[in-house]
Amino acid sequence: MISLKEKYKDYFKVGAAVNTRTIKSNSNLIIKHFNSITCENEMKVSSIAVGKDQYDFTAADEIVAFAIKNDLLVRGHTFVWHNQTPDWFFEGMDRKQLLERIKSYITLVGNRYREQVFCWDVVNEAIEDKADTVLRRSKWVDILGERFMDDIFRIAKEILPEKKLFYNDYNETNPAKRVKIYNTIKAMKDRGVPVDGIGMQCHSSIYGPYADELKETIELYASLGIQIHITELDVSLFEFGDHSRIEKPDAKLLDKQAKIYEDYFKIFREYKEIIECVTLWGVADDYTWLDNFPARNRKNWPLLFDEENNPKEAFYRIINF
Ligand code: 9MR
Repeated sequence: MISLKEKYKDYFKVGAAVNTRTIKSNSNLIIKHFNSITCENEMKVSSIAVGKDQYDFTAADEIVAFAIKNDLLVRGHTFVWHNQTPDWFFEGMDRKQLLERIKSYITLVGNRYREQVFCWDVVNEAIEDKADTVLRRSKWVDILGERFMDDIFRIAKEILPEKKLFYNDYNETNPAKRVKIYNTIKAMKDRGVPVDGIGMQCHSSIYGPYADELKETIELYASLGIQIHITELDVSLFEFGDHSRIEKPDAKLLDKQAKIYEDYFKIFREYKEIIECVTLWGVADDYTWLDNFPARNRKNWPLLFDEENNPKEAFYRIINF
């Protein structure tokens, strides 16, 4: 069977989010089909900065060692996020102190994984979903101010000048949100802030967003003269907010899913000059974060390989072109 990374070698890197369990349980698939991996949680601040001046690199080290051994690149995920960052990180901090703290954190983590990590999600999900506000309220904004992203990207570029630095977000096809993302990144670029790309997460479902909506977003972001990565692609079998269950997906559902994947990858190929990497948020349906979101313990099947790690209809559709 042809491998994804081989098939796509003239287009973009193909990535998967992994964790310390899946690098074992899905190792064959990862090694055969992917040339980039992202730590699903292990490079987040809460996983590494476990206490004040206390760092635990065990899990991230294990995944990076797997990447080195198998010749995989790593997308770094993520430095600044409102989520998965411990409270002590902000406690008692004024602007100057917090900038120093994040600077030493980026230095520590960025340097440790310098060899293998080819780009970083420097800021994750800072734009608000609700229509009337631009920035999501967070401790970062509270302490550093409305232009905190300028500071963070400048610091990151100083430490990691040779790495591509990304702003990463979800709901990126929502017309109101994508304009806010566009305006924010444009204003940053106009101020000379070193942001190299936008990550489109692409947590989708068989009910959309559809490929044409994705295309509109790609066009808009591309007009900024930056790179795009698809960073967290998966295609849920449930409409967002639907908590119902199914025993096993039937051929009809899997066909709908395959169609979405097929249409998406057609667009991605069209934009191969701008899209450098397409990452799935998982490897195979035996483990996906969607098994616990938005409903706990509700099985979902959003990926290209099934629970037995065999290729699904979606896989065949994206390699037959
Ligand atoms: O897949 C991740 C899951 O295991 C964590 O519990 C969750 C915590 O917020 O984060 C998930 O990954 C998220 C990613 O880091 C950022 N974009 C949304 C992803 C899915 O929630």
